[in-house]
Amino acid sequence: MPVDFSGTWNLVSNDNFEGYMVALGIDFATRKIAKMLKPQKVIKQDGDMLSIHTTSTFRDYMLQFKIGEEFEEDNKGLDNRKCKSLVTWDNDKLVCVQIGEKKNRGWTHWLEGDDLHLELRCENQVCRQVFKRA
Ligand code: ECB
Repeated sequence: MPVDFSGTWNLVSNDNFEGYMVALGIDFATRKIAKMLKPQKVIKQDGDMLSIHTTSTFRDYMLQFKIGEEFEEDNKGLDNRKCKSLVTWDNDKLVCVQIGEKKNRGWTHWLEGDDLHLELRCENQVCRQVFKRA
């Protein structure tokens, strides 16, 4: 049985989000707003199908995909760069590789105790986010 990430999750910590946003080329004004946010994630996991809805008072981002199947991602409202994304299991971690203009781009989700962890990677920057169940 794979891990089930389903649920509603609230951000409680956000380490080096600034560095990650700089690597993505997000402008100063947008970064100032974005780093104040406490986004919520609503994750629905049904077999190989996942939806991850990240919401905030500023912008929302919705992602739906099938694990193991490459898809086009538009990153609309984030850096707006298109990439080809593939999400796979690495043991109990869900790993996304985002192939595009930015090197070493991707993310990893895993559970640790009652917490949801998310590592966001771009170039040489790593942002670490922790969420707790709402
Ligand atoms: C959508 C809430 C954050 C809005 C931030 C607005 C502007 C900053 C622009 C770009 C920064 C890049 C990413 C923002 C961080 C989190 C959004 C979703 C990150 C992500 O890819 O989550 C994955 C894994 O949960 C599912 O899309």
